[in-house]
Amino acid sequence: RRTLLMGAAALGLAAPFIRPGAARAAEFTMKLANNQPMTHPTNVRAAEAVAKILEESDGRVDIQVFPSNQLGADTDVLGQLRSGGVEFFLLSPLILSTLIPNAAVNGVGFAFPNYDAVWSAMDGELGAYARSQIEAGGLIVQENIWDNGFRQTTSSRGPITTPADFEGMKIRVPVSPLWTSMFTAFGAAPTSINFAETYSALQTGIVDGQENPLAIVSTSKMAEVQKYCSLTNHMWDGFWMLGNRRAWSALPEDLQAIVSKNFNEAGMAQRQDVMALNESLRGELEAAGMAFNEVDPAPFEQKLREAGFYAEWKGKFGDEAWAILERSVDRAL
Ligand code: X2X
Repeated sequence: RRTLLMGAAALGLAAPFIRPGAARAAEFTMKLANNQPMTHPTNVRAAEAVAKILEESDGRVDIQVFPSNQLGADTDVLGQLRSGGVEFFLLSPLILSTLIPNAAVNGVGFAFPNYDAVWSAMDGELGAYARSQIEAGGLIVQENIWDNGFRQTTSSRGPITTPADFEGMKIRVPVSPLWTSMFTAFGAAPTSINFAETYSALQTGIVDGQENPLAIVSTSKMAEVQKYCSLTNHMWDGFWMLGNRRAWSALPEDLQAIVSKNFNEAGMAQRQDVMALNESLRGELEAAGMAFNEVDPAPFEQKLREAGFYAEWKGKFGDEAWAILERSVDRAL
């Protein structure tokens, strides 16, 4: 469809009347949904990937990207992915955990000290464990997880410098029990809100703050509605490239290989983009009016421990998943 529209534009003719001889409807027309705007590297790389898939499949596989929750909020699109209304979905493992509980195991607070630790775990045993859980839950998942990043805390109320600053803070968290549990343990008052409604919840003051990596703080223009940004680094999160099993099985193997290769390569490129942004955006956000502060993570982790957060989630994830997590980050949690 896009090819036809581009052809029409180039010829200066009205799109509906153009049927260039070479173009034909794709054999497989599919949708890829996600919650980020077109400016976020996720969609820059997703757009590149679907263009290559169209080309390398000789026009047989046409995947259209729907950014910014155009097909619905994340928890709705997860239902559409299961039913086959959406074929592909880039989704946080923690939101996915509303369907597949142990997919959230990467989200345990302060588990990863840095990106090296993240990639060795997620490209290693921990990622393999999560993917096996996802496949057992009836979905397809591509090998390489895409980056969201280490999450930072923004607020209109004041900076977070010690755990006490979270006391009573109305904070938006994504829809996932792990997030609610973590911020309850910090002493905050978390509210589950899909990403699609987050900006307006901040703007109207339904919540004081939210937490997301700097790439999202920037591309979703949160400096317009948030004054403070505290580098809490409390959790790393990513996006799995999920697929509907029936739609995936309908693709011949050679086309599956083209799709997988391009989605995985796009994920690797997106990681580089997002890591670079998360490390470089502070100055730009300060220029946009945000006040930044750095945070010592130790008392925050201690607060979670005292509140029973780690014990609770070890119980929920179970000994096997917890042991894999501890091995993957090479420490006891
Ligand atoms: O909803 C969020 O905050 C986001 C964009 O980070 C996730 O997808 C978890």
